[in-house]
Amino acid sequence: THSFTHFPFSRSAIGTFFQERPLLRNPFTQDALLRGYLRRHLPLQEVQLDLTAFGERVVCEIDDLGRQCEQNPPRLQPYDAWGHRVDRIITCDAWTRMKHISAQEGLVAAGYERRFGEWSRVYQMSKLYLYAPSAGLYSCPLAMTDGAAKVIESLGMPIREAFERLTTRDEKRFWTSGQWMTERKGGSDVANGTETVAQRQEDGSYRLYGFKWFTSATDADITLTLARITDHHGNTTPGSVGVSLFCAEVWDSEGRTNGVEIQRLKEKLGTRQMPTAELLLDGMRARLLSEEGRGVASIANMLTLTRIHNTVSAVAAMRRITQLGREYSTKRSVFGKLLKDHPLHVQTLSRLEVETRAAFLLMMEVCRLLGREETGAATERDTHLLRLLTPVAKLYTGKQAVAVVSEGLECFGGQGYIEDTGLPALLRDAQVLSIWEGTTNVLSLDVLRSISKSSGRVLQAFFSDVEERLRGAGPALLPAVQSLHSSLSGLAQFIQTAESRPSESLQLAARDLAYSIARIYMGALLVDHASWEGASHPDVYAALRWCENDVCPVVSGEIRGYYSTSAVLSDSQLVYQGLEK
Ligand code: UCC
Ligand code: FAD
Repeated sequence: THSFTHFPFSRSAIGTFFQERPLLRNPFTQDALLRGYLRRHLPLQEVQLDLTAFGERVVCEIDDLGRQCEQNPPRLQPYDAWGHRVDRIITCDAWTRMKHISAQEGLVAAGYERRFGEWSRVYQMSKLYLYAPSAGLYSCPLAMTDGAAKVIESLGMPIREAFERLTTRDEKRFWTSGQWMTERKGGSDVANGTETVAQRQEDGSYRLYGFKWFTSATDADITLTLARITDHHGNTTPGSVGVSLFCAEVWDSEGRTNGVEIQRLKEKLGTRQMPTAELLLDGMRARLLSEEGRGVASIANMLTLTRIHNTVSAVAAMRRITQLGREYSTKRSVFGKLLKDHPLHVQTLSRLEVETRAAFLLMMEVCRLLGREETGAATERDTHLLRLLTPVAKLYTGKQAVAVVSEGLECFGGQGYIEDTGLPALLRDAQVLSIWEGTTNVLSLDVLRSISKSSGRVLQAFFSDVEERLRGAGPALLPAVQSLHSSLSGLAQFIQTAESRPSESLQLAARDLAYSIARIYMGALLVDHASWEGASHPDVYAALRWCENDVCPVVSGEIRGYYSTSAVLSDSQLVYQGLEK
C-alpha cells in the first residue's frame, strides 16, 4: 500500500520513485578471487594494505578523474592566433592528475623496483587491474611507458636518464612513452608498412622523415619508433631486415615539437579520453636504440609488455562490470522482487563471473611468469610459457572483454545504454582491446610463430604444465579434469598432424588453435586454484562450469573440415557471392 500526502506527480513533474544507483565500492576488498589469489601466493600484509588503500583512492578520487577525462577529451591546437604552427595537444587537468597519481602510486615503478622479488609484477599488475577501469585510459600511456622501460633495460640501458624517468615515483620527473609503429600501409604488417626513413647525422644521431598513422597518448614525453636507415645514396632495405628501432623526445623544453607536425587527432569509437594522432615526422631528431635492421625483433619486448597490459585492462573491464552488475542486482526490484532474487538473472551474472575468473587467472599467470623471468627465477618451461601465453592471453581476453561487458550492460536494462551512468564507455573502450597491439588473427599467427620458432618446445612446456596442474585435483573436480584430459589428447592429435599440413591449412587453424590453448589453460588454472587448500566452493564450481564448455574448438573444427582446401574455396564463395567486380 502506498500512502501519499498528495497524489504522486501532482506537484512534481517527475514522480517520486528514483532508482538507487549502483555504487562503486572498493574494487580490492570486493574482489574475492584477487584476494584469494594473493592470500595463496603473496600473503603479505604490506601488499594487502597498499591495495586496500589504493582501492579506496580509486573510489574516492580516481574514478571521478576518469569520468572527467571522458567528458573533457583532448583537443589539438595546430596554429596560434597569428598562423604559426604550434602543434599543441590540450588535455584536461584530470589527465595531468592521472599522470601524477600514476607516478606516486608506482604503477610503472613497481615493476622495476622489484620489491617483492619474482612477485613484483603480480603486485604491480594487481594495482593496475584496480586502476584501469577508472583510469580514463591513462592505463594506455602507462602500458607503453612500461614497454619502453623494458626495451631500454633489455638493451643494457643505453639511455639511463630516460629509464630512470620512466620508472620513477617522483611525479615531477615522471615521463611517459609513446609507441609509434603503425603507418598508413600497415599496422599488422610492420615490415612492409614502414616507410619512415632515418638519415644519419654527423653527430651520430638520426633525423626521421615519415608519417605515423596511429600514435596514442601523443602527449607522451618520449617515444619508441621504427624507421629505415638510408645508405649514402638515400636507399633503404625493404622488409623486416631494413627496419631499426629509435627513441626520440617528442617535445623540447619550450613545449615545441621535435620535428613533428600533428596532422589531426583521430575521431574514435572509444578511448576518447586520450589523444590519438596522425603525425608527420619532418626531421625528428632521434637516437638509434637497436642494432641496424633489428627493429622489429627489438620492439618485441615492448609488445610483450603492452600485450600483458592489454590483458590486464580487458580483465579489469570484465571485473568492473560484474562488480557493478551484482551491486545493481541488490538494488533494482522488478516483478515484485530484487534482481538478485530472480534465479535467471543470477545465472546470467554467474556465467559472466566464470568468464571473468578464468580470464583473471590467465592474466595473473602471465604476470607471474614475467616476474619470474625478470628476476632470474624462470625455468626454461616458464620462459616458453611466457612466450606462448602472452599473445594467447591478449587475443582471448580482448575478445572476451567485449562479450562480457556487452552482456554486463544488459544487466542494467536501459540504464546500461545511458551515457552519463558511465557504463557505455566501458563497452566502447573494450572494443579496441582486440584491435591494437596485434589483432586477433595476427596474434593467432604469432602463437604459431612462437611454436614453430621453438621447434615444439613451447608446446611441450604447455602440455607438461597443464598435466602437472591437473594432477593435484581432488574428486570434486573430476569432471573438469576428465574434460581437460580429453581436450589435451585431442589437441595432441591435432598437433601431430600439423607438421604434414600445408602452411595455409595451419594458418586457417591458427585462431581455433589459439582459442584451444587459451581455454584449456584457463581450465587448468581454475582447477589448480580450486585444488588449493584455501579454495572455496565457488572456486570449485567455477572450474566445473568452465570445463563444461567446448574447451578445444580446434578439434571440432578439424572434424568439420574447416581447415581443408575445399573450405578455403567455400569460405571464399560464401563471402564474395554478389560482390561486383
Ligand atoms: O597498437 C599500438 C599501441 C596501442 C596503445 C597501447 C595500448 C596498450 C594496452 C593498454 C590497455 C589500455 S602499437 C602497435 C602495435 N602493433 C602490433 O602489435 C603489430 C602487429 N604485428 C605483429 O605483431 C607482427 O607479428 C610483427 C610486426 C611483430 C612481425 O611480423 P613479421 O614481419 O612477419 O615478423 P617476423 O619476420 O616473423 O619477425 C621479425 C623478428 C623475428 O626475430 P628474428 O629476426 O630473430 O627471427 C621474430 O621472431 O621479430 C621477432 N618477433 C617476436 N619476438 C616477432 N614477434 C615477436 C614476439 N611477439 N615476441 C618475440
Ligand atoms: P590491418 O593490418 O590492415 O588489418 C585488417 C584486418 O586484416 C584485421 O582484421 C586483421 O586481423 C586482418 N589481418 C591482417 N593480417 C592478417 C593475416 N596475415 N592473416 C589473417 N588476417 C590478417 N599503432 C601504433 O603503432 N601506435 C599507437 O599508439 C596506436 N594507437 C592506436 C589507437 C587506436 C584507438 C587504434 C584503433 C589503433 C592504434 N594503433 C596504434 C594501430 C593499431 O596497432 C593497428 O590499427 C593494428 O595493429 C592493425 O593494423 P591495421 O590497422 O593496419 O590493420
